Amino acid sequence: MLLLALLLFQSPQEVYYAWGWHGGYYLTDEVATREAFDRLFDLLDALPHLKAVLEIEPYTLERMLHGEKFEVERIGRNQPQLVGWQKGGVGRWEFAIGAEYARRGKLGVRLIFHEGEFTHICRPMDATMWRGKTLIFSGYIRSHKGTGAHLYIDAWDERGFIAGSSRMSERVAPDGKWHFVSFEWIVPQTAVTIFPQAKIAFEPTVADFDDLSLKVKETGEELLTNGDFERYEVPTLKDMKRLERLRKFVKEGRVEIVGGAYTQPIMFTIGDESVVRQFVLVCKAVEEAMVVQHAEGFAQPLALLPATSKTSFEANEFSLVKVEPENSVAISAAYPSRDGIVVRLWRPYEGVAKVRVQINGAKSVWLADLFGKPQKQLARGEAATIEFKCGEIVTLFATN
Ligand SMILES: [Ca+2]
Repeated sequence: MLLLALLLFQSPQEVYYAWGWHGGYYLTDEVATREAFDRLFDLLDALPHLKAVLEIEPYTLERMLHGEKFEVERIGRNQPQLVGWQKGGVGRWEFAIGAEYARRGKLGVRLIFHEGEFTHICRPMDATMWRGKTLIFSGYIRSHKGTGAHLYIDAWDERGFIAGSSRMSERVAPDGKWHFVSFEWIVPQTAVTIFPQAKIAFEPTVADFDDLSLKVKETGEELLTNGDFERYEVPTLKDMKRLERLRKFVKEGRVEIVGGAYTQPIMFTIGDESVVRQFVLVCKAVEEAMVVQHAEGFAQPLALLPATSKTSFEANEFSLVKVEPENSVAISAAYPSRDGIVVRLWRPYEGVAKVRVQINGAKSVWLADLFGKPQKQLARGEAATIEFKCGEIVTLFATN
């Protein structure tokens, strides 16, 4: 999803063009995509005079509606995940959630660190609101083996890790008892994201964690959600919650979804036939996901093949083609081939239409195959009448 947040103020003079975020399921996982959606939707809720135009790829919309379809999409989505927390590490490590690791409630977290640099669970958070504030990071740790378990926090700016920003709690002794650890930490003035973590490093360690808290010292406000590890979910690409929110904005006319295809025809690597067929599918995908009657649009330039020298037609082949009724079909391609030109037409609209196609200067018009090879003569002279169904794509060859 190339999420171009083109935010339109109510006055048509005030257009704020914001480069948003290049992601969606094509590039990022569902966690990052959801966060981007939430931020945008919250912004739209907070500022009701704003409108947004988004380019969303159809793949993202389809998966939000239907969930995983292919086996490869299920990899990594078969285990329960803690809501809001990411798990990871460098080296050999294990992660589990369960009742036997809990201090309170139904669930706690176990981390096992065998070898390498570290393992952790991490909760990245926007830091901009908390710059300069003193935070209190605390939690309970129970170690069964090794003294590597601790709480850790650091901050990143736009470029990466802020040197000197890291701080860690004391390390917990392996006595099989719950220990409360706590420390104060000041959010750096340049921080963009902070990373509170339950972490193991230094030596092989088996430890349980529960009831983590990150509070603003001054106000007592709790910043961590799911610090008690009680909420988990089996990850899925399906996301009806955000799809419903998106539908609401579309219905209200506050979000417009434009274009988007399954591929990016950069440098014209994708043929025009493919692009046109993608748009037929894209319109259906958008209509189904958004529950709208009629979607249409172009996002990517359609490939114009380079003109060859052996043609007597004018250089701009598109200008030679006229259709009646106007806009009953889209002209998706017009390019020279052999001793004529190939014209591709597509009807992305509902219903059937009888279309008169006129190709100026043509001596005859032929129905052609995908590659423009003539199959059947439709007309002598420069005009042919063709019946188009919704979604139909027709390739013609005109001789000169
Ligand atoms: Ca718990």
